[in-house]
Amino acid sequence: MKENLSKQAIAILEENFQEGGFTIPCKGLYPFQWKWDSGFIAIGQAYYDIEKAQTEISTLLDAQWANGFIPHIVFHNESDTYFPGADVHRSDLSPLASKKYRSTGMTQPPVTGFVLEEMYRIAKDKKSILAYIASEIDKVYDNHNYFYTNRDVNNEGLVFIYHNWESGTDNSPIWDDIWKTMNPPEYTFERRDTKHVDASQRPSNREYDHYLHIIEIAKEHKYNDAKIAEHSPFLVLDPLFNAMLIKSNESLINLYQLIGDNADKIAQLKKWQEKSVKGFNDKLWDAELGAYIHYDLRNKKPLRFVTSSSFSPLYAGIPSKERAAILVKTMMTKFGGDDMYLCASFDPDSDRFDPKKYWRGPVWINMNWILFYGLKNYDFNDIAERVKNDSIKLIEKNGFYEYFNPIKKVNETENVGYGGNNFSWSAALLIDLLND
Ligand code: 9WN
Repeated sequence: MKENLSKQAIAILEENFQEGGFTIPCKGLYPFQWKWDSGFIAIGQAYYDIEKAQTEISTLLDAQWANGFIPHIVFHNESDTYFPGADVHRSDLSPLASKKYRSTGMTQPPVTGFVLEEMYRIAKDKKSILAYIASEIDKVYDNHNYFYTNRDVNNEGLVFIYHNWESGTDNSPIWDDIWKTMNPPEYTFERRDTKHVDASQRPSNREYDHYLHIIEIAKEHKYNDAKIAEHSPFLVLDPLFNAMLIKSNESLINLYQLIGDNADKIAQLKKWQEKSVKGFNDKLWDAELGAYIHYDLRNKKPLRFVTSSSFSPLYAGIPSKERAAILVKTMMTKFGGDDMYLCASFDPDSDRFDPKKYWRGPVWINMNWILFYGLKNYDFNDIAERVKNDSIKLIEKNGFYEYFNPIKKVNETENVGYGGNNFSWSAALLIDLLND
């Protein structure tokens, strides 16, 4: 069974690999290179073709901007199956944008640092992979430098996101409160996602108005971060995004130590790291909820909801042992009933929970992967096993979908895989989980 699933996963990744040296997340639905997808994809590729994994990351880093920024989508190729494309995003408005590739002017969770360390862990030829990492690692360091220089507006070690698409958890119910503070125009546009996927599993048109409106504001300011910090109606400290940055800081420190030299960079990374971990625990912990939460910088208030992002700090070693125990208790009480697969993306007890709609409830394999290693970090090995086995079961029964209904009863009678099928990171991370 294990071997068969792995073979299927490899076939999906191979099928989604493009001539330009990158892998699309999903045919039709997502026809370009996405930043955090490429990271997860490279982890899977590292098991069967380490050179391909290297190419995946190098192709992404090749689109880096002059200030170290790495965009969330790189439009290497033309395609009319996705909206909004390069003509909407207009990265050329920024004087710092890549002259080589068109891209978006927003980013995604900074996973690349820890992905490089994962590639090192998986690769058989350590010498050769370390030489590869040594040739690319400074670009990732520059990316972290970009974040700390431009996006830590309160100088507290926490970096903001200015768009829900930067979070990776696009239509999470958390953003509902921010949408209430905005009143964007009703734009005229043609959705493409709902041509591939049933509209009931995707965000609404009105939500897209909000998404587009924030892009228009950022474009007016030529994607200048200081201006965005001043004017964007969406300005959030996201626990998942910051946890990924912190985990990647740690990986960069480990890798620079393996490479040797670079004492100044290691010292800087350690400084960022200390400040970030402290800022994270001070600002994003909600003692009453027993979980890490988002913070709305624009409206200066915590967004008090529990999501799968709330648990991601386990992966980055952010909570103390005591706090981790509280966090896992919250997870098991709210998300871990016998009738549920781990781990729903949003609090199943909330009236905003929707088990079929994108980031409003379904299980996502990348979040389960983050959670699996996070739980293992703190020796919650039985729960980690459950997260792993639930992920395998959902894929085995339903296929390599983008997301899954967490309610077990429904899985007995229906296919509960939603969104895109033959989805690359579901395939890539399953390869890793099966190899664990
Ligand atoms: C916008 C590619 C991406 C993922 C995101 C996921 C979805 C895009 C969309 O697909 O977002 O970036 O158009 O819905 O939410 O996490 O990276 O797989």
